[in-house]
Amino acid sequence: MTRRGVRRRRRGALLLAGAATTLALAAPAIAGDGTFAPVPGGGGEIAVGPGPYAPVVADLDGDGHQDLAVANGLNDTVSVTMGDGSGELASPSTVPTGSAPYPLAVGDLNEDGHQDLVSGDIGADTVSVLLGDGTGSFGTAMTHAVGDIPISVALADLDGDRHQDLLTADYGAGTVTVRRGTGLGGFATGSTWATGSGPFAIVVGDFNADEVLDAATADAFGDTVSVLIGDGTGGFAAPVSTGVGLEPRALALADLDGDGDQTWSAPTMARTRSRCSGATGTAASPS
Ligand SMILES: [Ca+2]
Ligand SMILES: [Ca+2]
Ligand SMILES: [Ca+2]
Ligand SMILES: [Ca+2]
Repeated sequence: MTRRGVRRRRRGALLLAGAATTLALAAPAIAGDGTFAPVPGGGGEIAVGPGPYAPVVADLDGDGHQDLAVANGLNDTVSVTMGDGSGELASPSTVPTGSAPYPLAVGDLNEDGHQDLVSGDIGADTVSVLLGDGTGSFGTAMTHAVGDIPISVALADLDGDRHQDLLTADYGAGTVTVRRGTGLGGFATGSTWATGSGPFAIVVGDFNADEVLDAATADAFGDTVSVLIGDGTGGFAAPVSTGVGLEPRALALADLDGDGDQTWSAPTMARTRSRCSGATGTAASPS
């Protein structure tokens, strides 16, 4: 079996049902009441490629209206669609990526003022950088090696040089790969840092309030959330892991109580949610 075949089988067991080719859209039914209804006109769905996963919302063409991009894991493309500000989205365009893109991140990697996209290509252990031209079009993918099965990607300036750096959660390797950005759309050579087992999601925040960015991963095999305290140069201390419920696959950060500390929250397969905050990075017991 080919390497890609192995990945497809593994992915089929690990991820969502793969063959969907539409994204469902919804908008607040009544402003402010917390409920949602399908966006009118278009049936509340938009056609994209097969295996859409983890859409991102950003103003990709700089017109002040939010747009949408999603990686299509089963046909090696990203679909990009521009919003008109009323909830309507234009017909998507597609851009090729590396093999089996699933996660997607948005940021300005070459510092031209236009948003760019980065996909994590789990069939090739690469990321694909798609540079935006500011009109909603994206250039040919530039691929960069990362760790085994980069199922989550993030962009942040870890070393304070004002260039966006890349982080991937390497599900198969149990690592985070960091590649420091050049500011020109490329990256320096990568370095890897241990996480818990099977990191499935990664977020970046300052957990110990030292004004240096840290990272956290939801570790699907280890049933943990791991906090990696940053050293300000793109490196991390050994992970501090906290047990959560079964197979956490997502992670969110917020200052829920307004005390300035970042709180992470991780839904699990056991239908529980663990959350934790702490200025030390070691965190209290989840609740
Ligand atoms: Ca826009
Ligand atoms: Ca750019
Ligand atoms: Ca940087
Ligand atoms: Ca920190």
